[in-house]
Amino acid sequence: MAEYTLYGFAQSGNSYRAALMLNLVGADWEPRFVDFFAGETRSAEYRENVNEMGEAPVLAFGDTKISQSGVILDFLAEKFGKFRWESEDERREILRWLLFDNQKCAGYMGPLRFLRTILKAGETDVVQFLHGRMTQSQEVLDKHLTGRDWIVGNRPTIADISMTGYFYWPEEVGYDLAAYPGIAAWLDRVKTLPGWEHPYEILPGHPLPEKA
Ligand SMILES: N[C@@H](CCC(=O)N[C@@H](CS)C(=O)NCC(=O)O)C(=O)O
Repeated sequence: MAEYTLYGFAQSGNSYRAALMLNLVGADWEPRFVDFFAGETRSAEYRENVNEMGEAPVLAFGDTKISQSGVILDFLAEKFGKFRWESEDERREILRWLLFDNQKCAGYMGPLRFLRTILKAGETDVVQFLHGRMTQSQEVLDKHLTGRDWIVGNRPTIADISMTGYFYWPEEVGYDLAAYPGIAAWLDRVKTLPGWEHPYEILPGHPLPEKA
C-alpha cells in the first residue's frame, strides 16, 4: 500500500492540484477513485468516514485525513520541502493567491465547466454570469503573469500548482487560451516540471460513461 492515498477523480480540478503536487514532489501515492457522478460525496458513508464537507480531494495517510486542496498543498510543501515559501511574507503571498484561486478562478471555472460540458445546460443567464466573473479573474491572473514566470517569487510554488486546477481544459470550461498570453506561457512552463501530467492522465475516471 502506498504511503499516501488521494481521494479524487479525473474531472475534478480541485483533486488535480493535489495529485499534481504528489507527482511533482515524488511522493509514494495512489489514487482512490471517488464516484462523484454517482453521488458518492453526498453519501452518509462518505461524509462520516472520509470528509464531513462532502468534497474531494481528501489526502489520507496513517490515521489522518486532510481535505481542502489548499491545505493539502500547504501540508505537502512543508512535508517535502518543495514548492514552498522561503519567508513568512512569501507564505502569506502564496495564501493570498490560493484563496483568490479557490474563490475566483476554480470557484467559477469548475461550475462553468460542469454546466457547459457535463450538464450541457446551454448558454443560460447563470452560465453567462459565471463566464463574466471568470473572465475578470483571468484578466487579473494574465496581467500578473505578464513579465514574470511564476505566480509568487521567481520559482514554482504551490500557488502555481493550485492555480492550474481548471486551466488545462479551455474547451470544456469554454475560454480562449489565446486571449491570455501570460497564462498560456505559464501553463507551458508548468508542463515542463518533471512529473507533470494532464488531469485526465493523473486520476481515474476519464472518459465519463455515456450516462454520467
Ligand atoms: N475548496 C475545495 C473545493 C472542493 C470541491 O468543491 N470539490 C468538488 C469536486 S471538484 C466536490 O467534491 N464537490 C461535491 C459537492 O459540492 O457536493 C478544495 O479546494 O478542495
